[in-house]
Amino acid sequence: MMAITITAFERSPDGGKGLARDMRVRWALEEVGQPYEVRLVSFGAMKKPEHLALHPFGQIPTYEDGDLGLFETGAIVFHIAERHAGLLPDDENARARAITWMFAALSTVEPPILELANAKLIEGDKSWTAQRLPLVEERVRSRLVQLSRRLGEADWLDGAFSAGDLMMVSVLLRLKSSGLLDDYPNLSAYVARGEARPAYKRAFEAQWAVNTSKSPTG
Ligand code: GTB
Repeated sequence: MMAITITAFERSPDGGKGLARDMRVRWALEEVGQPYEVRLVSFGAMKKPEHLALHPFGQIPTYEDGDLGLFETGAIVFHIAERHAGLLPDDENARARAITWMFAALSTVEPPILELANAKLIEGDKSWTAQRLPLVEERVRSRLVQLSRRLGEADWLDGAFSAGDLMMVSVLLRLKSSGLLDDYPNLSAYVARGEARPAYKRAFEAQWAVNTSKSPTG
């Protein structure tokens, strides 16, 4: 059987904090116990025809298994969760709800978080950023308030841990350094529960090893 191969940054701009999106694919594969290989790509190589054939937008991660080539973490994690036990419940309705949480993470919660990251990292030096930042932060907060209310005191969003939680925790992790999560103790605890999972830890260690090794090719 051919090995699953994913792509990841040769050197992540976060230096190994686990914020690049290969992390959620690694985590999903660890949760279901599927071995995988990683092809490391530079920013330059991502824009070359060979990689563009796999990922039309010239990004990481990608996923290859035999004849199948996928891009987009939502599609990749969903594919893994559908084919292997451990990330989606058997009950049909519970399964549909877990998938709904995956979409909610990617379509409703992640966009304002990305906007905040871009406002700080890419537009941080613009004269209008100081004025705009509170508005962007407010959009993030409004999602956190809603999510915090829904999660309440539960461990996970809908019963047992699922691909919906994997995606939501992955999305929320991007906020850790902003301090915004600190105002929502149940969400901070939710993220910490995700990070404490053995599968998360294995995935984190693997990307950490790549990003902290001396040679750029790990
Ligand atoms: N919607 C796509 C998906 O979910 O798969 C988005 C993929 C994506 O944004 N990939 C990024 C990429 O390849 C890496 S994860 N960027 C290179 C490019 O577009 O040229 C985004 C990311 C990058 C860096 C950090 N960081 O340093 O903290 C965090 C997240």
